[in-house]
Amino acid sequence: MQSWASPHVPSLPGASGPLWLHDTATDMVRPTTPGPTATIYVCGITPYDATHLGHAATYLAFDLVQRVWLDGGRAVHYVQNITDIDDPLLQRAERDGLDWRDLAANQIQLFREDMAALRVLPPRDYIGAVEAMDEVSGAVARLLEMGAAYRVEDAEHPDVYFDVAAAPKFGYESRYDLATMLALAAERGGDPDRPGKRNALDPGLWRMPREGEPFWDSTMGPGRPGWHIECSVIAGNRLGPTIDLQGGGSDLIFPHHECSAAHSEVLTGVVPFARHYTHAAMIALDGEKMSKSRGNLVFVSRLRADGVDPMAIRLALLSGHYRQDRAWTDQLLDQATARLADWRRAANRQGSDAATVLHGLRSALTDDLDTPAAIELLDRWAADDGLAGGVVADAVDALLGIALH
Ligand code: 5CA
Ligand code: ZN
Repeated sequence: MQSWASPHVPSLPGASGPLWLHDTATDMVRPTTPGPTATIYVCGITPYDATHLGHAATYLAFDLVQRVWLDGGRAVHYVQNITDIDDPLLQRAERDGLDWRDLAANQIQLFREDMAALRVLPPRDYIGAVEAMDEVSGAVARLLEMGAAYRVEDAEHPDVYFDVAAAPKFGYESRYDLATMLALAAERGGDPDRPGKRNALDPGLWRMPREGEPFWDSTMGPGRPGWHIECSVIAGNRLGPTIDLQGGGSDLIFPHHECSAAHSEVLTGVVPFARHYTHAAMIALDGEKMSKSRGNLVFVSRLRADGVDPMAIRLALLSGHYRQDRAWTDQLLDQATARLADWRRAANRQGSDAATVLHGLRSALTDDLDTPAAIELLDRWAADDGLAGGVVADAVDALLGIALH
């Protein structure tokens, strides 16, 4: 798929040090250790409703990862998927009387426009599940041959499932106990109660067509893929068996990232799938997680249509730490709008050199993307009329992605 246009990234004097990030699998803030080309996979949208502020916050967090790595002298190979075939997309299309392909295409286009407006650096590979169908069905066939997958005992719909017992470390990524895993699997697209499975936690890999559902041919027969295998395969085929970082929101910790890691590790024999599993916290509205299923959404496109500066949206979302669950409020946006105006005035200022601000900004961001600390530092810079704009404005652009000019 086509991604979106890249914003310009100014180069800065000096360089960022190693980026330390929280890793869910070890619950530690540890240094990332990329080679000359850092590899990152971030789970993309399911395009039936794009782009609410929760999505935006998550993609902004990983945008900072890419920007800090670039500032540290790394190239970055960033891959993102689009879950352009899945139950919720089909259900929404049915509800609204749309062709699921048209619904997906429209929402993907909206997402691209929102990402470009927010100045999010595009992935190098932006891959839809549908366009990767042969890769994905091929991987499912291999898992079956390896004995790591099986057909469920159901004469009518002998769907293919992954056998979690084939992944000896299953559970290491989320570190959840069995009761939590069962509850989350049921809540997030799994079917722990389906009879005929070897283990309640086994996730689907290939689903035989039901009445009226789209399907693709494969050596397993016609069907469509499960959700987790899509991300394992799209990532692995482009980035190799081990990647520097797998990212997404904290609602993907289980079962999605646990299962995509397990699929990949069984397919390649290489553990771990990702050196860091990093998760962005949830954005809430009116006391509840912002989610398509709840419908309590604020869309980036709505705010843009209302004339809100996308840089103010960006700054508002970055004013909280990416690992802190937080609420979107009108006050947050007002505060960011005022702050942006202050920073823009300061950006054009003559004055003494502010190299220490650049240093402080780098230290804050390499410390697990501490944007609140970075913003506090920049507020002090903006309030000091003796300090020049110059390099700080470039740094705010390159590292925080906020254009001040
Ligand atoms: N297509 C799958 C991933 S393969 C998916 O989860 N799509 S999504 O459209 O539901 O979400 C896209 C991204 O936004 C995911 O990383 C998800 O964790 C994140 N996300 C969803 N809701 C929120 C929220 N309220 N706050 C923060 N991030 C969110
Ligand atoms: Zn994913």
